[in-house]
Amino acid sequence: MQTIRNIVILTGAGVSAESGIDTFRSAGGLWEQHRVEDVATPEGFARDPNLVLRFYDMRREAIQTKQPNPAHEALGRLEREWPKKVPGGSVTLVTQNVDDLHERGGSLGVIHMHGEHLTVWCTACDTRHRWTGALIDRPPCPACSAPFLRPDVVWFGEVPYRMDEIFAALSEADLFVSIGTSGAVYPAAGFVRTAREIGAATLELNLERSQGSQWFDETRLGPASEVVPAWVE
Ligand code: BJW
Repeated sequence: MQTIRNIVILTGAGVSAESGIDTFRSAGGLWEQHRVEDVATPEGFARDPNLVLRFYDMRREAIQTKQPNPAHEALGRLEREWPKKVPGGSVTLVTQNVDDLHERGGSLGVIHMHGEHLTVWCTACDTRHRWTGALIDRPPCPACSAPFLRPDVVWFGEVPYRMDEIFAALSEADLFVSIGTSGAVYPAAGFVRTAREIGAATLELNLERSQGSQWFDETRLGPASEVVPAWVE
């Protein structure tokens, strides 16, 4: 049995589903009859910025009313307690989610590879700002006053954030755990194979098998609020 010191965890929309945040590919991947891919691309934003800003304004407002669930809280506990249990061991939490429920569930060093709802990016002066309000009325950038704030999220065709840190953590991982993600979107969907290549054990926790399920050594099916705390304890 391999000794586990370093754990890399990847989460997706399923970890926040029981907090009341819709997953992407539920409801046929549609939002008000628009394909999610059409409101999550630079081309979609160029074509209809009001539609895209409204989509993100609604979601930014909604997440502020949601609360972390037992899965977020269990992962927060794991991050705090693992180094006491395994001196020198690490837990790296990478999320594709743009909500802040991991942070509010007690996780500290969350890597948001697809960005965050509660920051905005000024494409004029390349600064980022904490933001809880709407963007639809084109508010001025707090740094340069230009009206070019956009959601600070990674759309299809854009490069996810902090990939160097993620691959560095994967290269040291003894265990890779994927939670509540469909495995439909790359590069996150490829992390399990990277982890396998370096000899890490791989575990999937999900409501149903993901697209890359065959790459995992073990799959435990069930709602995140149950299977994640059960795995952590
Ligand atoms: C539960 C549950 C419960 C439900 N309990 N579980 C082939 C190979 C490689 C790449 C590509 C390729 N073809 C095309 C690409 C590129 C493209 C891509 O992957 N396209 C696919 C459609 C094929 N990828 C990109 O463009 C990415 N960039 C890129 O590749 O750049 C090149 C590059 C990479 C690396 C280094 C250098 C260069 C960017 C992808 C950006 C994705 N952006 C979005 C929007 C973010 C902002 C926002 O939130 O609006 O990210 S799209 C959307 O999908 C969002 C999510 O983070 C992402 C993943 O979704 P997720 O989390 O898996 O959700 P769902 O809904 O799909 O699944 C939910 C799961 O939960 C299900 O499994 C349920 O069973 C489960 N579940 N309830 C537990 N209670």
